[in-house]
Amino acid sequence: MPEPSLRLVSTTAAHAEEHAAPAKMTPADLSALPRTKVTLVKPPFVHEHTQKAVGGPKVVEFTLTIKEQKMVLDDAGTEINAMTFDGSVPGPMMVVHQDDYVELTLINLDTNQLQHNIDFHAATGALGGGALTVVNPGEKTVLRFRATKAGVFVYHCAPPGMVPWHVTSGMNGAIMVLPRDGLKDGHGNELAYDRVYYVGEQDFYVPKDTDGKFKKYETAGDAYPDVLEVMRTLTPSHIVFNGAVGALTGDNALKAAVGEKVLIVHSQANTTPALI
Ligand SMILES: [Cu+2]
Repeated sequence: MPEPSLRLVSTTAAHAEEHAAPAKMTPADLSALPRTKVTLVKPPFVHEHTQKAVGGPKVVEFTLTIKEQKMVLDDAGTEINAMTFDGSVPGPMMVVHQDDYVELTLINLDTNQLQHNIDFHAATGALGGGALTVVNPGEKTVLRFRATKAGVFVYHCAPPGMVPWHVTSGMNGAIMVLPRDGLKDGHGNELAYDRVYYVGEQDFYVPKDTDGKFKKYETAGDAYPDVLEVMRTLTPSHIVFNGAVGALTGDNALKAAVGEKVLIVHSQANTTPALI
């Protein structure tokens, strides 16, 4: 098994640092590994993937573009000055297999106003990548880590001192690290799915004016002081699935044919009422 290029250790505790003396590491040689490029899709949909790994570990390349944009939460026109990965809340779900390398290009558009980064709970060390990926508007960076543990893990933006604001403004998503031989049930039987959907739960903190109406702001920065006050109440003004009221109902309902097995992956990056 090749050694990881970064010292990223298998554990579910995202920010746990190793206290033991690190073993002597040699840089991994990834040049022989196959590479595959994945185009991410908007939730609730998930990019094409095989449930069982084909061949040995590979480098899976993803790109996420950070977009600061207004989004409407409901039919009343309530607005959020959202910060997003790829323009959706939650950000797109990534799928790899255990021991694959995730290679992410993170782009902070020059039309954005804020500094951002990405913290993968599937990786440890360097704040799950957060400490290595801080990008200003107009910059991009590349992060690579080995997905050493199977499971579904949140990723989110985590800029110094601003983590709760960015997460509750929409900057979170998930990565599913499948076992190389696919999912199994509690008895070790193969568990294949015909469809997979990704549902992200999001708490928003929209300020109100003195008449009790939800306020609107030109930019996230303009909204910041008021939003922070609402966040400090630990009481969200809205809790929505996939970014808005109705995102998963009516025409947007998750569909499946009779007899199909559907895997629904749910994430909640910020456990109310404890801001992340
Ligand atoms: Cu951010």
